[in-house]
Parts: sequence; C-alpha cells; structure tokens
Amino acid sequence: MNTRKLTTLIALALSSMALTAAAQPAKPGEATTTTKDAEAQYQGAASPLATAAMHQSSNPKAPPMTEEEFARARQIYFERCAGCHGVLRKGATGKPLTPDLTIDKGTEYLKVFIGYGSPAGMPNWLTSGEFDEATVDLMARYIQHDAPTPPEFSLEDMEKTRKEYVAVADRPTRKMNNYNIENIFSVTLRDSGEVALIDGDTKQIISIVKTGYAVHISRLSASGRYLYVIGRDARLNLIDLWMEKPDNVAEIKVGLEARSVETSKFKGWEDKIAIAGTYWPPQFVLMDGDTLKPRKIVGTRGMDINNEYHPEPRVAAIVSSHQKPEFLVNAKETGKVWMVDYTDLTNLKTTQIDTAKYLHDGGFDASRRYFLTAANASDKIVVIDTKESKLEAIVDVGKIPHPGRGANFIHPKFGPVWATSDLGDEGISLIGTDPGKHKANAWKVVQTLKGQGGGSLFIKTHPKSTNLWVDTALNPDPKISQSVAVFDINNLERGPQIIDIAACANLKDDGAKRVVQPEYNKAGDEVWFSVWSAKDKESAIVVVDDKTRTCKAIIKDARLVTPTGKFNVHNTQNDVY
Ligand code: DHE
Repeated sequence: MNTRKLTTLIALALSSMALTAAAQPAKPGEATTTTKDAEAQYQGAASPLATAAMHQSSNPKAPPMTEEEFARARQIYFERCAGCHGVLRKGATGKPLTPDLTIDKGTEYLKVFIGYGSPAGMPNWLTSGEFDEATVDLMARYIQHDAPTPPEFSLEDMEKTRKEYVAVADRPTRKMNNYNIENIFSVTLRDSGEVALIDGDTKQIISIVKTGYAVHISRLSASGRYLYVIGRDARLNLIDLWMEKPDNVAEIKVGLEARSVETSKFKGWEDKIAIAGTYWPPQFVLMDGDTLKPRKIVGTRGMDINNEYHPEPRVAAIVSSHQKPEFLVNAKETGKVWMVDYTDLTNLKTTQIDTAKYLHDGGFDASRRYFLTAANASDKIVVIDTKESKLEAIVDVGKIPHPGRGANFIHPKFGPVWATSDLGDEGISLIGTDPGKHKANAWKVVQTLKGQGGGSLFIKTHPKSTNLWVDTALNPDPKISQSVAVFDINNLERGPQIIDIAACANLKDDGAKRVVQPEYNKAGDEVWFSVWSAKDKESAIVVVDDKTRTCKAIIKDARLVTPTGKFNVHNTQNDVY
C-alpha cells in the first residue's frame, strides 16, 4: 500500500465517531505494537480451535464472504487472534470485535488497524509481513460477521474419550524402579506433543511419553507418585512414576482447549481428586485422581467484577490449597478467583472472590497460606488468603506481570518476599508476604529490581539458594532472550550478573534460541534452563551450578524437540519456588 492510500485510510478511520481514545490506529510514523513485541508473541500461539467443527454464521449487514473465505479467515483467526480477542470475540486482553462494533467501523477502517497496528497493543500484521493485503482484507470482512461458536463439551463427551491403559488394580503397589523419583524433571516438549522424563541425578532421559498437542504444564499429585500433564488440546495424561518405566496409565480429553491441571493436596485428600480447567468451553472439571473419571463440571460463564456478563471466562492457573480441601481457580476474563470445596461434589460449595482482570498465573507465598496471582492486563498482583477464603490485597506492580509461580525468599531488610518479573518492562517487584512479623511491609512492593529488559516469563529461587534467576525469553533482542539475569539475594543493590546460557549450549543451528524457565533440582544446588529453538532445530537443556553460576551439564538429544517448561517432582509436589 502506498503512503497516500494509507493516509486516506487513516483519515477515514480517525473520522469515525465511534472511536475511543484507547482504540486509535497508529498515525503515520507513530510507534505501534508489532508482531515481534513480547506480549504479541506470547498471546499469539495457535489455538486448537482452528480445526474444531463450527458452523458459518453470517451477518446480512456484513460484507459478503464465500464459504471458503470464511473457513480460511476462521482458521487464521484462531491461529493468530483468538488468544487476545477471545473465541467469541467479546474481548480479552485485546478489544471486543463483535459485529455491533465492527460493522459501523467498516472494512477500510478495520484494515488500517489490522495492517498497521495501534499503540494500544494491536500488532502490525501487514507491515510485519505476516499478512498480505488480501489477508488483511479477508480478516477485516470476517470480523464483521457473527463469531462462530465452537461446540460445548459435556461430562459424557469427556467420558467417551477416557482411556484407562492400566487399571488401578493392575498398577504397582510400591515403587518398581530405582529412580530417585523426587528429582525427576518432567520437561514439556512443546511442539512434539510429548514430555521427556529426565533423571535429575544422572541427567539421562528416562523416557519420552506421548501426551497432548503443545503440552502446557505438568503437576504432581500430593504423594509425588502421579504426574498430570495437560496439552493445549485439553488432553490430560496421567503418568505413574512407580512403574518400572514410568508411562501413561490413564488419559482423557476435558474440552477443546486447556492450560491448567492440579490435584488435591489437603491432608486426608492426597491424590484423591484432580481438576482441569479449560479455555474452551469456559469451565473446569473435577475428576477421580487415579482414573481421571470425570465427576463434575462447573461453568465459569457469568458476571465479571463490573457485573457485566462474560460468555467465555477462560480458566487460567489453578492451585491446590494447603489450608482447606479446596482448589483455587482463576477465571481470566471475569477477574474472579473461585475457591472450590472438593469434599462434596453433589452439594458443591464454591466461593467467588472479586479481584482484577485478567487473571493469569501465580503461586503461593513461602508459608503456603497466601495465593499471589497476576492480573496481567491491570498490572496488578492479587493476594488471596486461602485460610480465610478472602481477598487479602491487590498490589500495583510493573507492566504485565508474569510470575509463573513466582519466587519466595527472605529479603535481608524487608523479611519474607515473593517476587514477579514482567513481560512489559524490565522491573522485578518484590512484595512483602508476612503480615505477622513484618506487618508494615505486607502486600507492598518493598523493592523493584532492574532486570535485563521486558519479555520476562519466569523467575525462580529455592529455599537452599541465595540466587534469584530471571529469564527474558521473549525480549526482541537475541542477546537478552538468550541470556538470564541472576541476583544475589543478600546483595540485591549490586545488580544482576548476566549469564549467556545459549552460548553454553553451543547449538549447531542458527535461529531463535530462547532461554526459558529456570527450575531447581530437589537439593536446590542446580538450576535448569531450556534453550528453546524452532521445531526443526537443535535445542538443549543447560544445567547451571547454582553456587558457581557456571554451566555444569548440557543435555542434548534429538528427541528434545522444543523444550520449554520443566517441572521437578519434589519442588512441584510441595510448591517449592
Ligand atoms: Fe503458558 C503456565 C497460559 C503461552 C509456558 N500458561 C501457564 C498458565 C496459564 C498459561 C494459564 C498457568 C497454569 C497453572 O498454573 O495452572 N501460556 C498461557 C497462554 O494463554 C499463552 C499466553 C498463550 C497460549 O496460546 O498458550 C501461554 N506458555 C506460553 C508459551 O508460549 C510458553 C512460554 C511456552 C510453551 O510451552 O507453550 C508457556 N506456561 C508455560 C509454562 C508454565 C505456564 C512453562 C508453567 C510455569 C510454572 O512454573 O508453573
């Protein structure tokens, strides 16, 4: 598109009466969000809904589209846009794109937005080269039609997909292998639909286990015997670590798209109940812990914290309370944390706590009483008191906090703190977590550290360590995305040491080598990093000696395709981070 045409389109767009200040397209020469920006890359992963069966829904007022065009646009929408704008296009971290809003704006206006992006967060799909002009036009027309709705997924649908590969009666009654199970790492192989189980002592791969598509997280049962792995396609696998060679013993599909799984950890309920949350349908399901038999679905659709109805509150992080027989479930779009009492599934008791939007990931403080979770679009950390079942505090932090499960340590001056880094800036916020002995510091940012830059996803320490590790996996500068910052907890003022982890891996291929997610071994004297390359390129896991901060071991294997998250059995089982 030439500059004159662009200027005309922008003038046209700006003349729209419906524009709000936050919804301005970029002016010529103005800095916009780009497809390379950390958040755009992070939210932009393909949704499994791209291939789900849905009916074409047309709106007579919208510009015409053929069936083929609609099908292509729908696929692109679910691959590129749904992560921010939502399945039903009602808006999430991105703006709502429903026909009542888009038709009035018109195709030409929408094309400018899609093509050039906006300073408020819309990436530049045309100028980045990701879309050509025809695709921009296609998408501008598509979003003026009614959003097609993916199917629901009932308890019966789930049960039909369930497989018990090894019945409970046929499973081992004691550990049948010589592995030091507590120091096994379950490593997400994101693009191969598998996890690698790696022996943390010998650094050898024990086995590669088939799981769902684009695996997201692994979680451990309270006893540490069962490993639960959830894929983006909502396939949940149950792996028994007691088997001679740990493998799948059960499997179920809990919906069409998912990110979270957890199991009951309260005394007396160990290993009994599992829970999985789905992005679509917006719901969570409670299952028997050892067979994955689904018992109860709870929908999250409903009113948000502003008392407005939201049709698709996706289920983000779930944690298991240590204070009560309850799960805590983040409903992203409504900004509500659900506390779900799992003792009586017939007379199910739930409490919904109003917090802030949009809820994403989080973890416990060191006492395991308080759940600290990111409301990333409001730049806040929400604190829930799991003993009193109530909101404890909402703390302002940096731009788009992304803690993973966060990092707990004793600050030499301020006492116990929990830390988060940010996707949107270089800050690392340390929040006081001890309302008993350090009341004045509780639920306040007591210090903000300066890391390498934005694009941080995960931060980690260990009770036995005095190091605080911060990745910057999505920073656009490869020098920063391939290295990590490490702070001395007892001398935070000194600033971080930067360690080039990708260089240690010495990979044979070029291309992105994002260094992502520090994870400690059980002893807390080693920290593991994934060096995450493209699917067809060599990746590795780099093990760093925590004391000397030097690379100690490199795990390379053709089977380690796109390693991302790593979950040490002991640390995950006991919420040690
Ligand atoms: Fe994640 C945790 C959602 C992209 C690696 N991710 C989570 C959780 C949620 C979530 C809700 C918390 C689960 C819990 O604790 O119960 N992640 C999403 C997305 O919606 C998003 C933005 C886009 C998508 O389409 O999935 C997304 N996540 C990514 C990635 O691109 C990452 C970096 C690589 C990958 O493997 O896909 C990634 N997410 C992770 C990891 C965790 C995680 C490693 C667990 C961290 C932990 O320490 O617990």
